[in-house]
Amino acid sequence: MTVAEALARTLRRQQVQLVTAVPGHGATQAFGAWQTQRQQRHGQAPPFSFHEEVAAGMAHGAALRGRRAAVLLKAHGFLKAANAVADQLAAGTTAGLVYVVFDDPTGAHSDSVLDVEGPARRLGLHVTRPDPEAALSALVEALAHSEAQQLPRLVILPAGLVDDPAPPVPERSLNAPPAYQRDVARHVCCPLFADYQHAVFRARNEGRAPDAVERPALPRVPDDLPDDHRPMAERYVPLFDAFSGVDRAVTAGDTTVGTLFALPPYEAVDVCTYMGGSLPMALGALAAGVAPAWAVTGDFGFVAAGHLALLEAQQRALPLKVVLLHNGQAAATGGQPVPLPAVETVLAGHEDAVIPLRDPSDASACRAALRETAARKGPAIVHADYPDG
Ligand SMILES: Cc1ncc(C[n+]2csc(CCOP(=O)(O)OP(=O)(O)O)c2C)c(N)n1
Repeated sequence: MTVAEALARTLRRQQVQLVTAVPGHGATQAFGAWQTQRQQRHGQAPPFSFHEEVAAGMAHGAALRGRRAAVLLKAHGFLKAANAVADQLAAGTTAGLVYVVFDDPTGAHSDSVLDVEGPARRLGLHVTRPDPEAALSALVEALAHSEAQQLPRLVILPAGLVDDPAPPVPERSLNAPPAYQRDVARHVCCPLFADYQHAVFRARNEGRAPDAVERPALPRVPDDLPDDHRPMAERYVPLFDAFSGVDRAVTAGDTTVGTLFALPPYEAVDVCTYMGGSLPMALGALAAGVAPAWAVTGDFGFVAAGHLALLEAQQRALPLKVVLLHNGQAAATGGQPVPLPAVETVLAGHEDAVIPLRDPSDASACRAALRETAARKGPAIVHADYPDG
């Protein structure tokens, strides 16, 4: 057995349910072995991802929701994912989440020589660089520690190792991961909770009890929101009134005012990390068996990055559900315009999935659009049109 095959086998033995990867020497072989294994056991092989930020967001969506996950990357790809990783350190994880970066120290298979250990440590991530014979046990250890500490971890392996004969796959099997518990103050990254989440991160990182960190009060939406967000949130009330009644195993929010409907009395969003992360997170949960999974995104976040996960949903034939709050602007950062053609161009690639909601102030229209979205067998996007912002 090669190290690549043994890595895949080790992940399976530790009940890792979602592995994502972008091709690159080392990651290609290890994920290839994972694909072969899944094909043999489940009759279908998961595809490679196109973008590391999406691969990272998907893995975290699964892990935060209680399913073990791993991401296989090259060093350059880890840097692309770093935006997502930063917020994962803030939000933490429930089940183990491990990044495996395959290092190419001479650049023989890379655009350039890049050692990612320094940047990853500066980000706050725990990094191990095991000796080759300890690679498999280091992966198990990283999963165990990730779960105990509720933080993702990084294991750096030499890419050239993957074709070598493997040491025995570790016998040890980790216990089932802890159960997911909804916790808005910890899992919804936004300015309201950034300070608290950073204090929780530091406690976890330094081995102190995160529960000792004083919790912030949860404001009520929309009444307690600051003046710059309340008017926009008030416009979303009919839609979120309807959304509260929809069957959802998880809802991932984005960097949008709509995510504040995570707060009471709505409690309609569960988790949120980076800009464009809602679709990958929901999709990752779905790929790990958590259904139905919904994403709530603003139009800027969707065009910026979120739509990349639609390609992944299509590749995996998974019924990702999306609420697109199309207000024509980036309200959170001062109202920079999001031109209609930009949204339409992106949606054009997924037009069969789009369910228009032309008047989201009409409660019964909202209910009908959400019902139709929920009923679709494939990916579906409620396109809620708020024409004048
Ligand atoms: C990588 C990254 N770039 C920029 C930002 C700053 N940012 C936060 S929210 C936002 C715009 C979100 O707009 P939209 O998705 O339309 O939601 P809205 O604010 O209109 O509710 C931007 C640019 C960010 N959080 N992350």
